[in-house]
Amino acid sequence: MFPSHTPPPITWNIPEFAFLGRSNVGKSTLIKSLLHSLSGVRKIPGKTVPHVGKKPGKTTMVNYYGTWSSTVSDETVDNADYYMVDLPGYGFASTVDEGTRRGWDKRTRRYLTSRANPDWRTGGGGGMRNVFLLIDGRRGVGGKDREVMEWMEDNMLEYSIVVTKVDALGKLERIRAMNEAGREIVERNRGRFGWCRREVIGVSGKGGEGVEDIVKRMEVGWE
Ligand SMILES: Nc1nc2c(ncn2[C@@H]2O[C@H](COP(=O)(O)OP(=O)(O)OP(=O)(O)O)[C@@H](O)[C@H]2O)c(=O)[nH]1
Ligand SMILES: [Mg+2]
Repeated sequence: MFPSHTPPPITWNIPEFAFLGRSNVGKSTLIKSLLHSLSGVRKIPGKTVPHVGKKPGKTTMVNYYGTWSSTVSDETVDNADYYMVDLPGYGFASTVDEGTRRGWDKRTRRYLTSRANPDWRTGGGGGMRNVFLLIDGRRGVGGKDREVMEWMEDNMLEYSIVVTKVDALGKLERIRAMNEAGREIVERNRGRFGWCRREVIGVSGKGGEGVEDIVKRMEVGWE
């Protein structure tokens, strides 16, 4: 049953989309609104939804959420269209001790490298199709985010930048945040193979803005 903590075998050819970012950036909230927007067309067995936290460090495990077409009558783990994966956040100072935090980081990294499948276009379609790297629009791209981007590039994981909490930004702040993310992408892809997709999506997990853009990418893909 879902959410499940056990990754399904890559040989099932079911694509996965992970949501990664600093703690408190809004990963669980975004997945929650994705699941909500998919209802009617998609179903999730059970009622469990991602935990959204007041304190950073709410998500402590790798959680899988499956989506199924409305034509599927019995949803099982091996006939999902794709999975969304909620991950623990990185880079916060308080609330948990150093050891616990390192444990989460290690588990997240081990999980992501085990799902990397850069050959999905030619080989099987399972495993990680894209990591949505969430950046809090109010904070911008930080040192830890850049470390994580570099780490994904080294591990052949394709990712795209998503600016979150755009509802909390004024018009100008918002333009600034989107532009900053755009410049970051250009910088990341300079002289390297482009693991970072050339698109910034602005979202509000709370207001629902941009959620459809994420759905479109998961269902249709990137050019
Ligand atoms: N204004 C605004 N607040 C948001 C949005 N998304 C999340 N938040 C708030 O940000 C806080 C953290 O949200 P979570 O979804 O738990 O963040 P997370 O990235 O899953 O955090 P961890 O599990 O700790 O890594 C909560 O208080 C949310 O209500 C958004 O789109 N807009
Ligand atoms: Mg969370």
